[in-house]
Amino acid sequence: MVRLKDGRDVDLELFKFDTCPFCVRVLAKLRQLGVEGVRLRDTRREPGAAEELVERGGKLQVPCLFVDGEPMYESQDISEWLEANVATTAGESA
Ligand SMILES: N[C@@H](CCC(=O)N[C@@H](CS)C(=O)NCC(=O)O)C(=O)O
Repeated sequence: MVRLKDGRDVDLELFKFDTCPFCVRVLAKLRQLGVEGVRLRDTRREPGAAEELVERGGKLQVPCLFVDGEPMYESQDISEWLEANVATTAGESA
């Protein structure tokens, strides 16, 4: 689970593959924000993951972030959502 700024905990699951530049951008955003607890699903390495993405999300396009089971496509939308919603300690001093 991942804590949001409003205090809710949500399940985040990201379908991606390693050589997808749009996925790399989203993964960089996760790192930048210091987000942990996102389940990563690789559509090229994990048998059945691509089919599952089509079944649950409606199309074979990565990155796709599932927020409590609801699909969000488009790397820019995902990055903006993460920035706006996920609670982060990144950048805070100890
Ligand atoms: N506008 C989309 C483009 C995403 C896109 O083109 N993803 C490609 C991979 S780089 C894809 O899902 N292709 C289907 C596939 O290769 O399975 C975004 O920014 O997320």
